[in-house]
Amino acid sequence: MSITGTAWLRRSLVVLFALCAAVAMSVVLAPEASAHGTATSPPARQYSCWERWGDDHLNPDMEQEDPMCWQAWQANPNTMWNWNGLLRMDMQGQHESRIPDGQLCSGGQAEGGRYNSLDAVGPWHATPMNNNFTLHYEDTANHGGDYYWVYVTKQGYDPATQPLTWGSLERVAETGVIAPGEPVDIPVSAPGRTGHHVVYVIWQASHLDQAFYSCSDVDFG
Ligand SMILES: [Cu+2]
Repeated sequence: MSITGTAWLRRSLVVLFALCAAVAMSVVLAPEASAHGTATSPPARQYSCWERWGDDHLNPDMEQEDPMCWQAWQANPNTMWNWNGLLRMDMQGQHESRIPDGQLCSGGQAEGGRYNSLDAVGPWHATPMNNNFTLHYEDTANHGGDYYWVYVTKQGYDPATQPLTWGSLERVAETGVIAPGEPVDIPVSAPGRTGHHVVYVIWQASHLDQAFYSCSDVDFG
């Protein structure tokens, strides 16, 4: 084989190896880096702000039309771009004792504070809902779930003026194990409530001790 031929072969092998490494990396990293999940109906605060303003997040009208999303985008756009990454590791099921009142929506200031703006008290945009509704959760990484716990605030709580506390919530639905890939649609019944309420969801994923938290604003009319 000529010198040039050997050099060409060596270069080809280097390129091929780099390609394989890149493919292997993307296979390993993609599920965790690109997707975990959150509640999409009724939408979690960060998902709602992303869905409604993601294409238009620099629009100054947002400040008047949707001040809570505005403050969230101002605080950190990554709250919205990473709408499915609001998680805590190794909570050992101790959600209530390890997440302080007033920090429920950020999962106790998870991920270095990326989601702290979601704890802000004010007139969050609320989705109209019947008192009996189906909660849809996107498990975008197919982790499956050990359980989902769904809470709704008690009548008398006002999200526009009061921080969210464990005492303001009632657990109204829970699931058993949900297999990876199985759609997550949880029937929820929250009778006796009118007006603006918060739906709080804890998803205990199955692949690791990884727990996700979300606040969805609803209007029961
Ligand atoms: Cu994940």
